[in-house]
Amino acid sequence: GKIRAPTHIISTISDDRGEEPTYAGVPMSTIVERGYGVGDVISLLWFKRSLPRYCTKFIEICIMLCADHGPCVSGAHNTIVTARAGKDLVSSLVSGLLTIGPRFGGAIDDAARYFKDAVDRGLTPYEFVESMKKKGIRVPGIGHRIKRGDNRDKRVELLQEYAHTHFPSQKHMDYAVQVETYTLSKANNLVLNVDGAIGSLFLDLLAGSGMFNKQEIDEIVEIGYLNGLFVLARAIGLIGHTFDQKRLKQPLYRHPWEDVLYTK
Ligand code: Q5B
Repeated sequence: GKIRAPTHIISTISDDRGEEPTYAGVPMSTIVERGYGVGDVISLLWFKRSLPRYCTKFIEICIMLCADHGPCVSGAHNTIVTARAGKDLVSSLVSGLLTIGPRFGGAIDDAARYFKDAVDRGLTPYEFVESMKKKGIRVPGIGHRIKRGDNRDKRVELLQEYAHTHFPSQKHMDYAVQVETYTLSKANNLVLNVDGAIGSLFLDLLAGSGMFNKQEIDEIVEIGYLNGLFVLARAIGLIGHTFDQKRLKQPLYRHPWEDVLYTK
């Protein structure tokens, strides 16, 4: 038979060798002819399968809701400063993206990990939050700089409404809301934030869609796919901020002395 020389790369998500490129085996023409959206393309390239429309729409809603959150957040600030330093699009974009992490936008995977673990172990919200406190870990997906118990994040409400209408089960979101009820009793800023909403609802999507077995769900959560949603989404806004600064011909940014506490 044929003997294949050993390869240096293994790839399973796309192929450009035929007449047209394919994403997880689906040809480009099918993607266009069937009117697939970005959610479908993400399903194929990240999850290697076509997901039901209510799932791909949920992915698209996450992308739209996280695309930007104004010029004052960490990512936009870095991008604006970089663009004003005369740097190119890619440099301005990545300087903003590099701020995404455990405090800003990149708490989705950890929210999913910790909420899943707490639900699997049957911890009450009190036991979960207090055990995190003992370990000195902030609950990922909880807390916001400007959102409060009496000024909730509209994005979280929109995601919850969508899931309420379309998801077969919202077990993890219900748990996250119970956690929020407990954390809000401690401090008014400890709301369920957009990272926590996406993390918990994605667990419900994975478990409720019937498209993933337990091992696959565990792997997705362990590898950490979900911060990718925020990274991808926020890139849209950061590119917009770069163009905005260039269009406005903004000069080099220098932070005012008055806003620095010089001390020994
Ligand atoms: N405390 C988000 O903190 C923030 C606690 C907590 C237990 C918590 C903080 C946090 C987990 C990570 C997370 C995603 C850093 C946030 C996002 C996207 C965004 C951004 C935007 C967008 C805010 C005051 C007291 C302290 C703390 C305690 C705070 N969080 N305890 N669990 N989770 N959350 N990140 O306001 O006793 O006084 O020492 O790390 O989920 O990034 O719009 O801005 O779209 O761009 O700085 O929405 O919550 O509060 O640090 O002064 O803490 O609350 O231990 O207690 P703050 P701090 P104590 S969404």
